[in-house]
Amino acid sequence: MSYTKIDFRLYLITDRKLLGTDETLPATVEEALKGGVKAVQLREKDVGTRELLNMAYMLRDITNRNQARLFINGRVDIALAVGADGVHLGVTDIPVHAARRAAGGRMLIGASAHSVDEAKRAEDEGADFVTLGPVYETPSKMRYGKPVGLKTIMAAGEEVSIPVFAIGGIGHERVAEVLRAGAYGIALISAILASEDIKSSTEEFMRLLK
Ligand code: TZP
Repeated sequence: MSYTKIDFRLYLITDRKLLGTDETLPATVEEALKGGVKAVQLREKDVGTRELLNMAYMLRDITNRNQARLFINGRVDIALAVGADGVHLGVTDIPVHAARRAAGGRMLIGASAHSVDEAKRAEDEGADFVTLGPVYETPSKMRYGKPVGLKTIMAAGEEVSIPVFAIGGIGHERVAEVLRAGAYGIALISAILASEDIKSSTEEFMRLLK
């Protein structure tokens, strides 16, 4: 299947708490962009609106300069304000159908799903793609729930028509098996942001996803 709107296979999600003390989020994201990533989701849940807006402006500037897409987690207002390419919605955020009504066709909408049913609901409500997981155990397991396993990715391949990005515990060594299970791409945080060499880790993901 070809999905013309979703022109990326690697979806990098931010978590500035994983950065070293001498690293900043914009500089780190820029390294990943130099490594070839073409889609970044700003996901910093613990900052206030104005700080988040400033971060979003900075990442918009950097992603524009690198011809990459920017998504804002949970905040349609901030996505619109900074001219992001899209918004990414979790199950407790504004529902996909409401965001679609607000944004029309101006924005891409990604949605987080933890089961095939949630992925199907997101599709029915107008999402352009889903992240589905956690597929594997992640360091922050409590936060993201129990691993759903590759079988859920396989089942989604049968029942969901929009692109499915496998998420949760994905490192270089797992790319091949999630793609074999039917994932369109992968979404991740730590395998890039917590790596010693952000650019070369990203390059390796890009190579594996070709
Ligand atoms: N949703 C499900 S698992 C997860 C999110 C946001 C975290 C993924 O982080 P990592 O470090 O790539 O396992």
